[in-house]
Amino acid sequence: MTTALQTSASLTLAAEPFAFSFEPARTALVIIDMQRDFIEPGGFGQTLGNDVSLLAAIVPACQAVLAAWRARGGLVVHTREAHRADLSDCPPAKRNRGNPSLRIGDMGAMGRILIAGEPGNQIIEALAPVAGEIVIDKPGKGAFYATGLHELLQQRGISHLIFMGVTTEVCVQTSMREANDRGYDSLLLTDCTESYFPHFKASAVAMVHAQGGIVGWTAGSAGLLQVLANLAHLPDEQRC
Ligand code: C5J
Repeated sequence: MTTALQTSASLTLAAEPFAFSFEPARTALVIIDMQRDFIEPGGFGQTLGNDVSLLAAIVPACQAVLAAWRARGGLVVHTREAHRADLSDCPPAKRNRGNPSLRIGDMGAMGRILIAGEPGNQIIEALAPVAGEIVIDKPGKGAFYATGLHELLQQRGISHLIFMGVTTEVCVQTSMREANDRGYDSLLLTDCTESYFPHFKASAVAMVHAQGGIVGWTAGSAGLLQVLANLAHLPDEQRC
């Protein structure tokens, strides 16, 4: 393997609805909201009445992809659903909806629910960001709404995104749709995303790749790990 191959090679893996091709140097791994607030008891997910244990099952698969992507020097983006302490970026309609046991901003077992900087709002230890990785705090479900993510990706020449994270049909799907409208080709790793509702996950995955990939592509992580195993590190200038 040569540096030229690493910088210009277009890698291809089997996916739905057809093969997904990407240049690693122009691709970011986007990890949506793998936060304690969604995955651990006592956080936002549980206040909404969900069984949070379902989501923890994808952590090992996410770790494997993250480790392989980091080993190749690829760009990593982590997102957190997070609001300012004064809730000035939390629409009352979002805070007041439904009948949760605790609302956004209330004090819970891991600090204030969905508030930036609180213990529960951090990314779980197993997938914690490392120096040089992008961390986006987003007040909405989508990673592009009211954030600088698009600009950061454009500055780095990114055209393709590989998505992992939770929950499939809410923040992951919303972010993929936002990415699609901004011109990115996106792949969703099906064993690296989860929902509190398994049938919602299945439907969301199908919606992504339906109609010739109307939102993007879907595939298990094994194919990605295989193609990455054949690559050495990206050149320094392609790192974030
Ligand atoms: C939700 C998310 N489900 N990260 N957030 O409210 O999907």
